[in-house]
Amino acid sequence: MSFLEYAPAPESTAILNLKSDYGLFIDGEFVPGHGKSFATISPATEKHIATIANANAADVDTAVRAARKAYDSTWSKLSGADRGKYLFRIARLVQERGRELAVAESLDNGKPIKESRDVDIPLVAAWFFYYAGWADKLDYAGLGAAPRALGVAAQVIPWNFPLLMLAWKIAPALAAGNTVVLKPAETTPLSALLFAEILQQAELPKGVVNILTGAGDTGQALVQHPDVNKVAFTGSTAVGRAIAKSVAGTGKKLTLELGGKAANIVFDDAPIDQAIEGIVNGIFFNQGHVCCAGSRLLVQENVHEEVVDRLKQRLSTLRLGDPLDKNTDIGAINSREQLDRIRELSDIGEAEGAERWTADCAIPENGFWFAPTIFDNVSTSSRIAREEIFGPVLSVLTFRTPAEAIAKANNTPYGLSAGIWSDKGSKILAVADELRAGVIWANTFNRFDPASPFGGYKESGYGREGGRHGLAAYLTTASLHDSVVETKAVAQ
Ligand code: TAP
Repeated sequence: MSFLEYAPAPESTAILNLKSDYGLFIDGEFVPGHGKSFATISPATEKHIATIANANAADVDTAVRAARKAYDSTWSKLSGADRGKYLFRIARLVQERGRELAVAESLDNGKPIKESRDVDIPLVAAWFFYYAGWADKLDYAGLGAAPRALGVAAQVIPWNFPLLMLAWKIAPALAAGNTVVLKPAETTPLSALLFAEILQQAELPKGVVNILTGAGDTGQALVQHPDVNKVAFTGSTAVGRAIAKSVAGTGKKLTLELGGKAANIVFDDAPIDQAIEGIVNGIFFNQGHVCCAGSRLLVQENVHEEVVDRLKQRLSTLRLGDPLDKNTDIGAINSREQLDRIRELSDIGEAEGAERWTADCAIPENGFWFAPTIFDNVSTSSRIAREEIFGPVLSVLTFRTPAEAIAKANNTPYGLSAGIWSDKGSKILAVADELRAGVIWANTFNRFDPASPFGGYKESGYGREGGRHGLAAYLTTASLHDSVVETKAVAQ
């Protein structure tokens, strides 16, 4: 260790009071699952954290029944103001237990504690506070007077922001008056199970939220259950496509939040210092496990060399290691499977002729790690310019004119997000107007706010989460609801 190195500053795990085994959370209680239980491990050490129950199709059915009963007997009968009180209570408990949740998230997911502590958990609380405020104001959501809840929502989430994705799903669903069955990802169930304890603390009526741990087949059984009214999925485009097919023709409302391959466009008049920080934040935040990551850097040709040189200098200062250390910038890759995929695509990038540069940092002996990597001179047809790597890997392409930047940015099957760096507001607005992306940041990247809708075009999915738009996914207008009920009655 050089004398300029920081001393280790690990966050203590003493605050965690984890059980050795976790059951499924159904009808307000933890109950055993009927599938084969599995272990959740720390991706930084590969050490066992806890044994997790696995929900089979019968458990899914029990959970959906509990959610239906809670919807019919309790939740749909409460006023919006009363639903809001529960949501406010949950938000406050998330804040109170924030440190514990952050440690659990970093332990289970591998993300740096400074990110879970300063980004994930505060946003979770913000999402519940925001939608708590909406619960008694649904008449003003832009859907006409007295919009109605859909009923039971089946929600399936990925592993990259476990608790935040849970909040994005559960908060609007409950505010709108639905009940929920949610499945977290197999590799990151821990924070969802601690959240179930928070629901008990908040005395949320039994069955309003049910949490089923398990793998892809649990998710499949859940979204295909005939008694769910709404399916909300965040994950890969391949699984999203399969879900869309299975839901087609069932009358279930569907929202899909899928992958991305965002362009981060740097013009030669951009403030370069800020742009470097924005590029780093865009692709190396959360080890690049971010659907809206700025994984394609489009840089104007005349500043290309300067930007890449400065980027390499900056990346050489990032600290990779223990996610629980407060100095860590780059944590662990979430699973061996994900690490293999990042390695495979990176090798393909090299084979396809891009120039590979990797930050020189020590890799811990155990666990799953990938050092920050840049590929320069990437061609638009290269797989690393087209496919989502979902890791700390940046592909650099160049352009000469705004028109070329726009064409290259839009040359992707995805359309989730984009970034523009320029000194000129008029240029930013003109370029943003032409980009086919759901979220566009200007002179910043990866900023989230519960009041702001988030979602994609094309293969990035459909529907919006966040803001007033996020409520629309969980509501139906009164007239539409009546006509569906009438159609069903006629069909019977
Ligand atoms: P997926 O493999 O698609 O998994 C997502 C969730 O679906 C997991 O809970 C998974 O369970 C479950 N699942 C797997 N197969 C299923 C099936 N046939 N039916 C129903 N559920 C099924 O994605 P991932 O690798 O966890 O997450 C990374 C992807 O999520 C990336 O593409 C990323 O871009 C995307 N993502 C998008 C957004 C937004 S907002 N657009 C946000 C975050 C992430 P298991 O974990 O047990 O396999």
